[in-house]
Formats: sequence, C-alpha cells, structure tokens
Amino acid sequence: MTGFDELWRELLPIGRAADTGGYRRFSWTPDDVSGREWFASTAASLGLSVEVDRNGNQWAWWGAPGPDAVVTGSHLDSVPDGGAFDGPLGVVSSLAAVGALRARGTTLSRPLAVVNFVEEEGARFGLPCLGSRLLTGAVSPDRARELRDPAGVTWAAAMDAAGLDASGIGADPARLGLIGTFVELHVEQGRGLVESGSPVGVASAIWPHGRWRFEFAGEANHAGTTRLADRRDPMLTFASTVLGAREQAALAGALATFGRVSVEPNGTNAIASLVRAWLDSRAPDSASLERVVEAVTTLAAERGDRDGVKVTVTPESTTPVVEFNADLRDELSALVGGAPVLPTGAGHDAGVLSAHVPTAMLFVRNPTGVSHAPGEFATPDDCVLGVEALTTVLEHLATR
Ligand code: HGY
Ligand code: MN
Ligand code: MN
Ligand code: MN
Repeated sequence: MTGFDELWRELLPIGRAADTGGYRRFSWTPDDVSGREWFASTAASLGLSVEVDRNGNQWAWWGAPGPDAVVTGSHLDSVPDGGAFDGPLGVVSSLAAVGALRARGTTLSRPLAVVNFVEEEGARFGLPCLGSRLLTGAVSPDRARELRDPAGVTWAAAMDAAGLDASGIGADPARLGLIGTFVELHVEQGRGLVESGSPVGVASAIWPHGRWRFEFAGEANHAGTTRLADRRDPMLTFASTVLGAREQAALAGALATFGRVSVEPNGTNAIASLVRAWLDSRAPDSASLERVVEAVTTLAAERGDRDGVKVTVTPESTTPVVEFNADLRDELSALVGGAPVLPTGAGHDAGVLSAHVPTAMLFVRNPTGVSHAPGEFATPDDCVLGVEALTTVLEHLATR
C-alpha cells in the first residue's frame, strides 16, 4: 500500500525550481503535464479508473462513475515560486486515503473519486479555479477562450499543446450531477491551527475574493532631461495607488495586494509609458470588499488626474463569501475528534463547488502559516494525521 510519504516523495520534485525551491507548476506546461501523468499512473496503480473531463480536470474513480459520489481532491498547479503543499497536499492525501481504504478492504456503498482540478491558482491565465468554474458553468467557455497567458498563449492553445482537446470546454452538468459530496483537504494558509494547537481543522467559510486589472498609461520620456513638472509618470500613480490600497484595506479590516506587475518599456533611463498590475482583494464580507475596491479605484483616478496618467480598471473575477454546509461541517468536526472550525481568506475549488453540492474542507496545520511561498510547510506527522482524518471522513461518507 503506497502510503503518504512515498507518494509525497514521488510528486515533490515535479515543478520545483532549483534556484528558489519554490514551485512553477503552471497549467499545461511540461511540469504540469508531468504532475498529471504522475496523478494518472498513481491512481491507476491504486486500482482507480482515470478519465479527463471536457475541461481538462482529471478524475480517478473507485467504482463506476455514478450518482451520489463522494469526491475528494484538490489541484496540482502552483503560484509563481509557490509552496509545495498548496494543492498537492490535498491530491496526495486523497490518493493515500483511498489507498488506505482499499488496503483494509473497505466496501463502498457509493462511488468515490479523486479529482485534480486545473488552473486553480490562475497563475498562468489569471482566472482562479478555472477548471472547477468551467465544470459548474460559473465561467463560460467564451470567457475561458479569451484568456491568454503573459506570452499571449490562449487557454485552448495551451490545452491543445498539452495533448488535450479544448473544443468542448464548458459546463458539465451531467458530471456535476454525479457529485453527492465534495471534500477538499488543504494545507492551512495561516496560523489558526497553530494557535488552537490542533493538527487538523474544518473550514467554516471562505472570505469574498476579487481580482481587478489596473492599467496606468503615462508618457515615456528621457529620465535625464525631462523636468519633474513635465512628467506623466505612471510609476508615480501606481506607487501611490499601492500605498492607498494598503490604507483602504486596513480601514476596512480587509486585505489588498498588487501583483503580476509589468512596466513598459522598463528601461533604466526612460520614464515608463505604461504600468499594468493586478489587485487581489479579500474581505470578511462583500460590502467591505466593494468598499475597498471602489476607494482604491477612486484614489487611483484622482492621483492619475494629478499626474496626467490615465487609469483603467477592469474587473477580472469576484467570488462572494462561501459558507460551507453547516451540517457537513459539524459532522466532520465531530468525526475528526472535535477538530476546530475556522474560516479562511484563501480561495479554493471547494468554494466553487459549495454553490452546487454539500462541500467541506479539512485543513492541515502549517507551523509557519506561510503560503504561496517556498516557506509553506506542514510536518510529516501532521500530514499523516491529515490523511487519517480524510480517510475517516471518506469512509464515513462513502459507506453509510
Ligand atoms: O488565491 C487563493 O486564495 C488560492 O490559494 N488559489
Ligand atoms: Mn493557492
Ligand atoms: Mn490551493
Ligand atoms: Mn483550491
């Protein structure tokens, strides 16, 4: 029986950058394809039948795909220089839990599947949870076909290049209808479990989350001959907006982060003509999230007027608060020794599915609390306790 440690050691090197130790496992790139091949071969070795749905999500079935299935899993893609655990811990733990159930001869009363959702981070194409949102219809195929990576490669072209047929992407109600319950195990992205002293927790909610594309258009000019008063420097407006976003988030008890920044022409002795950046904001409720983004948009425009810089803001995606199914939440908490129940600000495929099927999340303690960075961690003992908790939950749900 392939335990967690062996599976973890197999997956760990795939997509890890030698220089930073972070991960660059972006959808449809060779590292992602290697991760998908590992998933398929491991699932097959566990006796599961593996298929890929019209959106590229991988499904490994114990028993024929059928109604009221218990589905578990997560994602294998990462953010740029992300940690080892965000996503993979859920996938590996799911396969290890299935391996444990099969080793003890468990007989299921309904199908059980492990899923690997594509493009959960949105790190290559910008839209998070793309695989689960296409499955549920939360994102249309037309919207997905518009997406391009920083090199201009479209979602469909990248999917085709990875050997998959992108012609049929879109909602898959028949497949969604098979799911009776979805459970995602995930490394905690924070220190809540450290503070409560528990190795495993159960998610109560996911904060509302939004992403907006900001564009600051100024005027390129000579860094050594253009007087300050004559400049239309987008870097100035951008910098002021970043500082203002931090202030607005603090006022609203929310979070705001600018990333994915590009500067043109990005010379050493030329004033930039254009700055593009993405704002990621999260808040305890949608009203606060709206307040932050409206305030940041306003201050960016006002500062742009002062600097002679045109500011354009384009909404990319927003997700409302996710309150996980309270009965399932409490059932799992009791099943796992009264595990603490806690919210998260991190988005997950479980958040997308929770609008359609009873969904729960298990968190595994992260001593550093760090995530989306190489410092992300969970101890081997806690990982095994997470697998044991997931095994208990899956056995309960799939045999009752
Ligand atoms: O961005 C998020 O919150 C998630 O980790 N994808
Ligand atoms: Mn993540
Ligand atoms: Mn994740
Ligand atoms: Mn996720």
